[in-house]
Amino acid sequence: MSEQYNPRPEHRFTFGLWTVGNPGADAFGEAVRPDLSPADLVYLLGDVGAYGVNFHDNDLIPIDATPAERNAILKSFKKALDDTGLVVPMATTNLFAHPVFKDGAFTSNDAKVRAYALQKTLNAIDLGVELGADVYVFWGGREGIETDAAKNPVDAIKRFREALNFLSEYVLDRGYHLRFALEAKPNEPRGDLYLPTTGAYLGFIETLDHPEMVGVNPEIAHEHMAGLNFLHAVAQSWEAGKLFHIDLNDQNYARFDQDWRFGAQNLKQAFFLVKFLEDVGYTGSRHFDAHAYRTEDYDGVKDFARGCMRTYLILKEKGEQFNKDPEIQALLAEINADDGSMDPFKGPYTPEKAAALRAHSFNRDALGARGLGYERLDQLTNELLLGVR
Ligand code: GLT
Ligand code: MN
Ligand code: MN
Repeated sequence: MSEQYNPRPEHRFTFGLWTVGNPGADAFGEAVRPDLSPADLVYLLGDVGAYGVNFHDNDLIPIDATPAERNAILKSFKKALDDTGLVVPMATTNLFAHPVFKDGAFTSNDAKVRAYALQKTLNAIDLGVELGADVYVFWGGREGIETDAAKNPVDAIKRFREALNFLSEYVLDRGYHLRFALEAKPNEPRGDLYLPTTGAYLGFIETLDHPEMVGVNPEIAHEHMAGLNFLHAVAQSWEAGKLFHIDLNDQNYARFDQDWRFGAQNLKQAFFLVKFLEDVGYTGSRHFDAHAYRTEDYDGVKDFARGCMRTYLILKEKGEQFNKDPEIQALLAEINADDGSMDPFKGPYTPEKAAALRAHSFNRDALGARGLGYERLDQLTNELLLGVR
């Protein structure tokens, strides 16, 4: 394989302990790979050339670990980070695995469960910050319902807001350099999850006490589950200054959350996504929230991880090619041509502008009759991606 697509630290490629460490158990079958320790997973990620490793509190420290076990794990994990040069850009809390969270964490009907979720998150924030994280993800895996008889959806939103406000103040109180990134998913493991899309979160963030500390962590698979265009969710987040983190993976629409290797399924969408991130100059992590097929052993896991990064870099190169392709660029210039005749109507409203606009006569039939050349443009894009340009 050619070296030009080898990952380098500046590419900001990260994986979660839960991704390369996923042993392949599913709802119908047992694990197919042995569990590796967090330190071993760091060495694996070092081997494939990743930049960083992210974790949930309990990916690193089991929920029932003794203080001595905790210290031993932390020691070997930190040593592995030192040995490999990997960093920890993001951390998060597991608020979904233990039965205590079966009816939600921050949105649970039980005040004791809500308080426990807050306590667990305070501790997990400390752990993440200790290891260097500056982004903290909230994925509310159990924040939902099977039956709306059980919970008032307005209460759920209010409880979630209260928790995030409390935690924002905690971060400020401690003087941590930490921003929150909220990750949406429409359903699974609950029948329905609250705030099911990135767009829903973008609205919600503005209702928080410290909206400036809070952004989003959109995931391809999750928006695809909802039948949405992922690029559009990312673009809206970016335009709002809220793209704090991103979960890259792949899967087709109308499936459960498959979390496949980046580019495994929808290469063209992956292309436009990479091109967007690179064109706008996104500098955050490119986090692969994905796992290897259940058919793989740990060599296959490495193939999976290398594949995610390699596909990203190949698509990045294709994006540069698209931006330089004379025929494509000429078409785009033609599509966006502007003779300046509408300049008097642009910009903010004034009564004079509105009056002038009303007085102007448009030839709507001529405007509507114009062919736009998008067929040619899309075919050129396909041919570029297929390697014949
Ligand atoms: C879980 C989920 C992911 C989230 C992780 C962070 S946990 O794997 O499916 O989408 O990003 O909590
Ligand atoms: Mn997912
Ligand atoms: Mn995710």
